[in-house]
Amino acid sequence: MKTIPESAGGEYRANGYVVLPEFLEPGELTILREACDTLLSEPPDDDGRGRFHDIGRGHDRRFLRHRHEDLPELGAFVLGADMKRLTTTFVGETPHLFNEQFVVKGPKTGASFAWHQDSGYVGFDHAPYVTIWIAVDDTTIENGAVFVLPRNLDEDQSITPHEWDEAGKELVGYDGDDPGVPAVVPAGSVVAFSSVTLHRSSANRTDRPRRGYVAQYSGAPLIDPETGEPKTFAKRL
Ligand SMILES: O=C(O)CCC(=O)C(=O)O
Repeated sequence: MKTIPESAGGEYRANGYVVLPEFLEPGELTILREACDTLLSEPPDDDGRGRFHDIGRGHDRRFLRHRHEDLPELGAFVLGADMKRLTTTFVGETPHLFNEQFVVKGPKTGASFAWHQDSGYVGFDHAPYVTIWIAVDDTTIENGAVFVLPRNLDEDQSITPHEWDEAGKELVGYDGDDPGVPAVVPAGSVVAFSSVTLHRSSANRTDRPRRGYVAQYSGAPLIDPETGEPKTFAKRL
């Protein structure tokens, strides 16, 4: 990874997100591309057999989850020293990997992803965490860019009520008119946003897939009060 600009932490707090263009080294991008293509070559496991929110939409919007333990280079990337430096900027000295997944939007599909806060999916009280969204392909408005609604994290860390939309297979946390700010970025760029920052992504209307990688880090383990266990992972970097 490149050097983190000194302004990144302040920008993140002031706007709820920060864009780091072409932040990955070419070798890191290759690791993500190869990992994603390996997972895409496997039979789909779209609904997670009840283990996850059923938000996959087959070929249109596929989530390839939690496989860094099977793919050592991916594991080294997502748990590595560079990722620790990056995520420390946003969640403090003790970042823990909480979740990771590829999100692939198939060519020429209508599967957008509705406005939501990632915290809206957690289901219990927790401190906000950071989502590191990585463009594995160049992203454009036409192929499924991420859009954010800026918010000042020092002023507002609230979670809005989310409603389940059965047709879209997703939670919806905002249905207003603001189109948000698109992150149109080349492959290898990072969009880091807070789990309380509303975001969405557009549909992929191009004839090529759009691959993204999402890795989420909390400052401390996210413990599910029902089980007393960490939700998904709690791997300290
Ligand atoms: O990659 C995308 O299209 C959006 C992913 C996203 O919003 C999420 O995983 O929370």
